[in-house]
Amino acid sequence: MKTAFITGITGQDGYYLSKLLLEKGYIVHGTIRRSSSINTSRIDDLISEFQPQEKLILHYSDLLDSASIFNLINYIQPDEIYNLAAQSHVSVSFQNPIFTTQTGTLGSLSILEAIRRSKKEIKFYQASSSEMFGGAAKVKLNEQSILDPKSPYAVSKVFAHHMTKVYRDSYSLFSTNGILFNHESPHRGETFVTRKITKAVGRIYHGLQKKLTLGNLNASRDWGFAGDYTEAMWMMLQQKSPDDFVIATGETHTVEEFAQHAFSYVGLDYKKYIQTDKKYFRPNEVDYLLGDYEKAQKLLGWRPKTTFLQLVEMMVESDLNNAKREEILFN
Ligand code: NAP
Ligand code: G4F
Repeated sequence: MKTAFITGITGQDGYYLSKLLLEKGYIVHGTIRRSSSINTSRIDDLISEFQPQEKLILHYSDLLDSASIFNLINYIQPDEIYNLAAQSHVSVSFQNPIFTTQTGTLGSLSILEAIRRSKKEIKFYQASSSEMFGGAAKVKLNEQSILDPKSPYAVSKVFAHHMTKVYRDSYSLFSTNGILFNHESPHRGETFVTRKITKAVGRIYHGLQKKLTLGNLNASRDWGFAGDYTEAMWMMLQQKSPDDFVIATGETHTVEEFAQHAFSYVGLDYKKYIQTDKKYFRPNEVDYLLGDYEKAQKLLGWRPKTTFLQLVEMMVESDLNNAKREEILFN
C-alpha cells in the first residue's frame, strides 16, 4: 500500500488528486492551514468517507514553516509527494508579491531539501504552470519553449521549476515538473474567470444577480478539466525515470468565447449581462496560451478526455444547482 503526501489538499487539484489516490488504495496525508473559519469545504466528502478509516490524514502546516515540512516528511515517510500548495491567483500575486514568492520558492525548496536528506527514495511532483511561458506569441508551447514570466506568481513558479530540475540532476532525485495549462472544474475557486462566469450564469438564471463584471475578455487560454489533469500528475510519478511534461488540450479559447458558451447553455445572450471594469485588468497580461501535450501522450499515454464544451456545461450545471440552493435558502 502506497503513501502519498499532498500539500495544498484543500484546493481544487487537492480534491481531485486525493480522490484519485484514495480510490487507488493509497493512504493520503495532506496539509491544511489554520484559519479562523474552517477551509476544508472542497474535501469534506472525502473527509467523511476516508478519515474514519485512517486513509485520509490531515496535518496543520504552512509551506513557509520549513520545520513543519521537514518534520512531516520525516514522520510520514511518503512514497510520493505532490506539491500543490501555492498562492495560485495571478492577479493577487501583484498585490501580495512577497507571500506569493516565498510560498512558491522557499516552500518548494524546503520539500526538495527534506527529500534529499531522507533515507527513503521519495518521488516528487512540482505543480509548474503554463504561466511561466508568458504567452506573448501565438504559438503552441511545449517542454522546450522559452520561459518568460509576467507576474510574481509566474516568477516563483519558474524558480521552483528550475530547482526541481537542479535537484534531479545534482542528487538523482525523482523530481518531476508537470507544466499544466489552465484546468477548471465545479471545484474551481470562485475568483478565477471560468468559475466567476459559471457562478454568475447560475445566479442570473435564478434571478439572484443582474450583471457580471469582468476584465480582459480577449485573453486566450487552453482550458482543460482538473480531473483529467490530476490523473496526469499521478501518471508522471509512475514512470521509471523523472521528466517534465506539458499537460494541455491543444485548443485555445478567449474569455469572451467561454462566457458566450456558458450563457448560451441556459439560453441567454452574454452581451446583455457582461460589463468590464479596469480593476479586473492586470498590470501585465498573459495574452495567449496554447499547449502541446504530444510528449505526455507518447510517454505517459495521457490525453484529455473532456472537451471544452463538456467542461463549460459541467461547470454551468453545477452552478445552476448551487444558485437553486441559494434561492431556496435565502428567498
Ligand atoms: P488552489 O485551488 O488555489 O489551491 C491552492 C492550495 O494551496 C490550497 O489548498 C491553499 O490552502 C494552499 N496554500 C496556499 N498557500 C499556502 C501556504 N503558504 N502553505 C500551505 N498551503 C498553502 O490551486 P489549484 O488550482 O488547486 O492548483 C494547484 C497547484 O497547481 C497550485 O500550485 C497552482 O499554482 C498550480 N497550477 C494550477 C493550475 C490551474 O489551472 N488550476 C495550472 C497550473 C498550475 P487554503 O485552502 O488554505 O487557501
Ligand atoms: O482565471 P484566471 O484568473 O487564470 P490565470 O491568470 O490564467 O491563472 C490560472 O491558470 C494558470 C495556468 O496558466 C495557473 F498557473 C494559475 O494558478 C491559475 O490557476 O484568468 C484567466 C484570464 C486572464 O487573462 C485574466 O486577465 O482571464 C482574464 N480575466 C478577465 N476577467 C479575468 C477576469 N480573470 C479573473 N480572475 N477575473 C476576471 O474578472
